[in-house]
Amino acid sequence: MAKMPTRRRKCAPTVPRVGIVVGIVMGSQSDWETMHHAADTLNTLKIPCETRIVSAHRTPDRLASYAKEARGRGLKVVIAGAGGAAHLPGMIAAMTPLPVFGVPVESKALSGMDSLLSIVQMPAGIPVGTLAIGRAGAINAALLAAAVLATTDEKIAAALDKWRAKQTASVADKPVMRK
Ligand code: RP5
Repeated sequence: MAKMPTRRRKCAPTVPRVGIVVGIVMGSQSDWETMHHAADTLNTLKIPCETRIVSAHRTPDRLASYAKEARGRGLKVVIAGAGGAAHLPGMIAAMTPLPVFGVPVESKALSGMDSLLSIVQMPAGIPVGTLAIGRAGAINAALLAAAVLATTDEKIAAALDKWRAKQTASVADKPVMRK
């Protein structure tokens, strides 16, 4: 097995660790390569977030505590990334009323199809908003979290509008030949 994961990962130090509203959890240290894109995106939008390694299989008690305490600690949205037999997002969703967005991490064996199908096929009654496999899913999970928060927070709404306008402005009219 890979070296034991660090328990806590911080979002960028530019974001104060007060008023944290988004929790980013992942099943393993190895998921950070994908999930840091969610943290980076939230940091760009100046949305306070926290990051934790919480494994459905290796640390089930930590998972239960995290999910059950999330709302009481002031979180509004949880983003959960996992790969392979990716039970983390669904188990978190089972134990918190907060919206949960699942990010399928690209697995080595099955390129993330296993992760995607594990996360997306929730039974009726316990929803997980499932994103794309990998980096795109991590970024979009953060943008969806921002969109949820923007419904009640004007600053976040303005930051999201600005982010999208910048993206639009960055798209060239014509393609260029790459050397
Ligand atoms: C899942 O198993 C994790 O989410 C990770 O994507 C996958 C592999 O974990 P490691 O063996 O790399 O720790 O629980």
